[in-house]
Amino acid sequence: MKRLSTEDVEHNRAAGFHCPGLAMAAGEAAAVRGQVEAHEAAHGPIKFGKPHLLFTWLDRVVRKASLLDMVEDLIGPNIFCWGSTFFVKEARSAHFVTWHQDANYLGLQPNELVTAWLALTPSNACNGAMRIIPGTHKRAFDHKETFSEQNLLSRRQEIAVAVDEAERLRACKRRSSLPRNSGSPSPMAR
Ligand SMILES: O=C(O)CCC(=O)C(=O)O
Repeated sequence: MKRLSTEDVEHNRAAGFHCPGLAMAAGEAAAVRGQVEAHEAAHGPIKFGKPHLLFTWLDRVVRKASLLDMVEDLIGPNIFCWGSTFFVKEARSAHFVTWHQDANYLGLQPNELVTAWLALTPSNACNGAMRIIPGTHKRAFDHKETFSEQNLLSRRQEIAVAVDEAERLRACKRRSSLPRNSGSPSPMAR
């Protein structure tokens, strides 16, 4: 073990996630956020996939030992960064992410991957923090595509189960986030 304890790894296996894990100090995260904002100011939102292949400052982030050590504790030392994405929720925007499972549409065989989410600002209930339902990585759900302009997912996909929110929270692992209500933007990279 380099960074995670045996209990952390066990929890990840049972719940489907480990949190928190400090990969960057606040100052480093602010510097990366500064790079995102500088790019956006000059060229608009970063909407293309795999931006770590373009930006050297992001390439440095995905190679950070503090991050890779945690991933290594989960899957061993043979690590390949397959993708990266920014989820940016601007201040008081209506943007949100519907409940979904990435495995449903990434098309990987075998369908196994580790996702590392890096908060580039404080992440909390008031600013659209990501939500995960523990244990739901053990079951695959059907998805449907939706049409909301405000949905940040590429296909605006959503778990296709007609149940109420409380039931959905019990029923399936997925990730989602609500709109951001506080005053500064909330970039989240993965
Ligand atoms: O950042 C978010 O709100 C959601 C992230 C997410 O759903 C994902 O990484 O698939």
